[in-house]
Amino acid sequence: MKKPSTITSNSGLRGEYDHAADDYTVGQDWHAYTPEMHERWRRLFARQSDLVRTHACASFRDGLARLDCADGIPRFEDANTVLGAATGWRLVAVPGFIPDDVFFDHLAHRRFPVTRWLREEHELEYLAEPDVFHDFFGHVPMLLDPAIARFLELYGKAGVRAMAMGALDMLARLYWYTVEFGLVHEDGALKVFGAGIISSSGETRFAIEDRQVLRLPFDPVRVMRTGYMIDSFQKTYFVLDSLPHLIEALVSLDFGPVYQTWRNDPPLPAGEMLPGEFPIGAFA
Ligand code: HBI
Ligand code: FE
Repeated sequence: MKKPSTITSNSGLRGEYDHAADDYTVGQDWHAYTPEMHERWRRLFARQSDLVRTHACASFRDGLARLDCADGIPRFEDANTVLGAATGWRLVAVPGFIPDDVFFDHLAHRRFPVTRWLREEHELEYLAEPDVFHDFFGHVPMLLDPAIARFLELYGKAGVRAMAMGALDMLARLYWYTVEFGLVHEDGALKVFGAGIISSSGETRFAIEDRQVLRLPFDPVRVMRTGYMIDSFQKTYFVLDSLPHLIEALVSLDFGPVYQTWRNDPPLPAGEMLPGEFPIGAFA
């Protein structure tokens, strides 16, 4: 997926970019949300929070409870009080998708970009771009978990080098298969922690309950070599032993040689195993 290095309101992405600052931040302009938008948020929230109780990991459940955002689109400032005290992260409002280098710079400084606009009524189940429901409901609860807070900062710092080495696709897969579509073992069960799953009711059920989809143990190099699905549910999910395991697996990894070895290879197809691999047999 090629994105422009400068995004404007004419780039074909939704969102008002013309009045954004150089770092693409805008005011949230919370008072501009209409009663209909708050009502739509409440419906999205109610539907997903039922699934969260049964399908999300403990960190997500605890984080969501601490954010107090059931009654309408939350004020980012209020969340910042909670976040700042817990992990030192801060939310900044953005018009939508922002250029890779700007995104990385925010994360490296523990600023999480949250899209300001809310999806329309006909997109409740799926939309291609991040909106405030995906960004806030999906990502912000996990920013209260120390392992994910640390991982996102490291990811931001790793971005500059990956871009310089022509290995951005590899690094982006690490984000995709963890922060967006990650699963974790918890008390003998599979749980969701990825925002792309947890902000979709269909994929939350699919990722946990489907008997056929491929689930593999998390391995950072395997993840960085594996292609992913953009327009459908994933064909492979990677499962962490625990959230701290994400950091343990990465601190010992030298990204440079990994990029050099694999960056010019086509990605491994999603949904396929390599010789010697075994799927996680939750339903065997
Ligand atoms: N911008 N708002 C926003 N949200 C993202 O998740 C995002 C982005 N810009 C770049 C990007 N993600 C990814 O392509 C990088 O993580 C590689
Ligand atoms: Fe996301």
